[in-house]
Amino acid sequence: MHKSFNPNWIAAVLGAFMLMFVALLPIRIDFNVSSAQETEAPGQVVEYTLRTIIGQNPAMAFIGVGGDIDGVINPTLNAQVGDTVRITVINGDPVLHDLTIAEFGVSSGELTLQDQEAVIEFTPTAPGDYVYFCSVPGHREIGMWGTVHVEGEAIASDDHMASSGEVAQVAAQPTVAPAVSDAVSVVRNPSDLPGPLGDREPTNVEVHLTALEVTGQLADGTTYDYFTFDGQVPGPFVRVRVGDTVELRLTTADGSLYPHSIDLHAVNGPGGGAVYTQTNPGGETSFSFKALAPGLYVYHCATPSVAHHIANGMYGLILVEPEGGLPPVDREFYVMQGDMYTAQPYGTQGHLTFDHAAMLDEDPEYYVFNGAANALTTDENALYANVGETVRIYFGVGGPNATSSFHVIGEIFDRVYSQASLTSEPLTDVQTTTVPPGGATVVEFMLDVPGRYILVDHALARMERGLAGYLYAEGDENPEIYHGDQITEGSGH
Ligand SMILES: [Cu+2]
Repeated sequence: MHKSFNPNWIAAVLGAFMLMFVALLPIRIDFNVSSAQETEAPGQVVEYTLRTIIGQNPAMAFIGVGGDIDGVINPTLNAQVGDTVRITVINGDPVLHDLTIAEFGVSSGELTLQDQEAVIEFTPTAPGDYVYFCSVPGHREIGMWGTVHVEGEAIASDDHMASSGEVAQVAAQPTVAPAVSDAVSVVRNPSDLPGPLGDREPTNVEVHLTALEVTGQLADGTTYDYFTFDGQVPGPFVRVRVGDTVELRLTTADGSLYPHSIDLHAVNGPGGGAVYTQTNPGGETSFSFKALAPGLYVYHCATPSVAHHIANGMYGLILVEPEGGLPPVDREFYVMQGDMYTAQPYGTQGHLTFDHAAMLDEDPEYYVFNGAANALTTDENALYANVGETVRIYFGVGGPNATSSFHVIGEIFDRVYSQASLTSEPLTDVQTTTVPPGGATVVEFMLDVPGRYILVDHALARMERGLAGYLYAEGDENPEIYHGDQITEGSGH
């Protein structure tokens, strides 16, 4: 509801008097004025207080504090042309928010502490509806926005809008900050996974994960602010057996800017754990579930914007072994694919930033195996095996958006547990297998010939955006199966 207010103003004396009067009150005062001569209206001071909230529907919002807007979600804030609009923003949780109004060039700046406050002030010079919103990636899209409704007649001015604050600026082209010198490696080594459980009875298993925001190396000379489980991408490989009861505890590291949570696709129950684990910085939550069905399942953060948290690295795999486990193999590996959205083009050196619009457009700059560009092509993080050995790759896609056409250049999958179903017969002799975001597969093959094999998504343009991994097979040549005169360069192999 907004007041009716004649755009013409009564004498400046009355206005000045009201200004003094209104400035003392926590909320706006409505009063009607019956016309007078047209002036450069001095306006009133109208004040509103908004508090950020994290809820269910919408997932995040502003809620009015005091006056007509008390308790209203994303209330419409009314003002007249010429008013001085003053909005106090209070951070309702110890996570990152702000309040921005683009047209007026005003922002509260980053609020990170619980109950932290900021005040913005501006003077609209034209009627219309203007959006106030939280500019943290994804927060506007999931509900953190409302309207400033301005009535009256436009004040003649060259500038469409006037801002009384110092924050009014023209948005500049994104510039690249220097790479962060102490950025860590977030790459999980593909050999870093627990071994088979063996033939044991169902039991209780405790899993403790920590949501950790870290500045990591995205590529050589390029850093990025990741969200992770336990500091690496993907998160820890969780291995249980069917019938186990899993007690899952999630901690969000103190000092984080975002709340985090977990949804495991191995769970039967709403949210897959997410309804029990929305965890603020410094907090801890837990829940338990019984693993009812064998399979290889993705887990991921499910805090809005979920896609943002996934893009930044919050995903992993949980294997629910069938009774008796999977058939033994010589080597097991753990690889996950993700797509990443930076404001700066692929290959830019420096500290890159997240581009929410690019994510919504599903237009990634980077594709990564295990968290960073070409991470699994380094000697440190490549896959190693011997000729004659059987290899099993647990492969999942965190996404958030891109489906993988998983392929190993130079090999044929002897067996594919398609869609990561461990209760169906595996497919045999497969070249490439489709893995959707939030999906997984298990592939197995025997290495006949030594050399370097390349893990790819056979949408091969992605190889030019960081998506490749090397598997080295050592052993004796096997000319009966594969031989030529001379290995040529530039074959991509
Ligand atoms: Cu998260």
